[in-house]
Amino acid sequence: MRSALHELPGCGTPETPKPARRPRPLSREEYRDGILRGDRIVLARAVTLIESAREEDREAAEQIVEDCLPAAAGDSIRVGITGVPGAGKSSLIEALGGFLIAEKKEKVAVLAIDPSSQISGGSILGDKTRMPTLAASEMAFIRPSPSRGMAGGVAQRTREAMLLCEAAGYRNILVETVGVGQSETAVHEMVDFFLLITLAGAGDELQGIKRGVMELADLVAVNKADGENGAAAERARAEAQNALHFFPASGSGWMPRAVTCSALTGAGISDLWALVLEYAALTRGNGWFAASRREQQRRWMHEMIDQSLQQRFLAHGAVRDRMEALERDVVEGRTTSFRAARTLLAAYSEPERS
Ligand SMILES: Nc1nc2c(ncn2[C@@H]2O[C@H](COP(=O)(O)OP(=O)(O)OP(=O)(O)O)[C@@H](O)[C@H]2O)c(=O)[nH]1
Ligand SMILES: [Mg+2]
Repeated sequence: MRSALHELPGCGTPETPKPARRPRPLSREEYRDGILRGDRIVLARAVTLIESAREEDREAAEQIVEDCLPAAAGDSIRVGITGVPGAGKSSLIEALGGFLIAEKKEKVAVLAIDPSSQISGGSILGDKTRMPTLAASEMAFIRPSPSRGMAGGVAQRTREAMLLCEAAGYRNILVETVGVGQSETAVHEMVDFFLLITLAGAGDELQGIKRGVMELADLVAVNKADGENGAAAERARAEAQNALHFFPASGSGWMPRAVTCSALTGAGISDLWALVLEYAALTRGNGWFAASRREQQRRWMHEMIDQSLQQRFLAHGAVRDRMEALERDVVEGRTTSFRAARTLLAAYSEPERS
């Protein structure tokens, strides 16, 4: 399968040469082989294909994912990282990624997800300048959020990118949520371990931490525990640990923990990772790890179906013709939402005009 590619500027890995012209299209086998041998340029191009809005790219991307799936072994650990803007997510990923590369000699893939973003130019630069060590390391693959489509679509693309990274030998997958309030659940549903980064001195409300997000966390890290902030961070940690006790146990057998850390000095980073590994060992041992990945896959399937049905519905000629008028009728009280929905669903079952 050959397909013309569009490389997004700035989206490649660090060593990706700025293409003066469009790169030669790769065959399906070249994609598979390149990814399996861990070639970051091929990986970056495959992810670009995944993110493409073009129908033929979509098909090619799905084939690549399928080809690579057997190699996306289950020994990876997927960590979702969330927290309010400025909490230090990118800085922590830089510190943690640096630690994994230097101390553990392990490769790190960093994916970002921002379902709300319309344009991605800014965040690419932002993420890369916040992660200078990773951006310069051959052991790291950094990819900003795909920006097109609705929330579900973006999550789907990030999941596919994650599978390709695993096939390329990345055992540590870090997924940063960008944008507030919408992506936490989407990220939680694609990772094994969910890390919430908070700050001392800001109330929960100020930090925009909804109870729901805290409840999803396997680990709360109070970041910026450095300089004069140390004592306040420790108090915030104790409070968070206390709050975590009130949530019902998740069934994983894991008791969510609260720690302090500093992405700036690196303090607490290795302890934080030790907890991630402790979690992985516990849940791999008791079957939770594999079971929750299976459950995630089941939900992804339904999500794909929902999305695809909705797209087809909205693209159907008879639905498109009547949608606007019916919306207006509902808003202006001429019909009920129930009746309008039924009318549109009935229109959907009419055969498509050619
Ligand atoms: N003192 C101190 N500053 C930190 C620490 N971690 C991050 N910062 C600073 O906090 C600011 C925000 O850090 P980021 O890593 O960009 O935070 P983020 O959560 O990724 O932010 P968004 O991507 O905008 O949501 C930057 O100026 C960092 O230098 C830390 O551990 N200690
Ligand atoms: Mg960031």
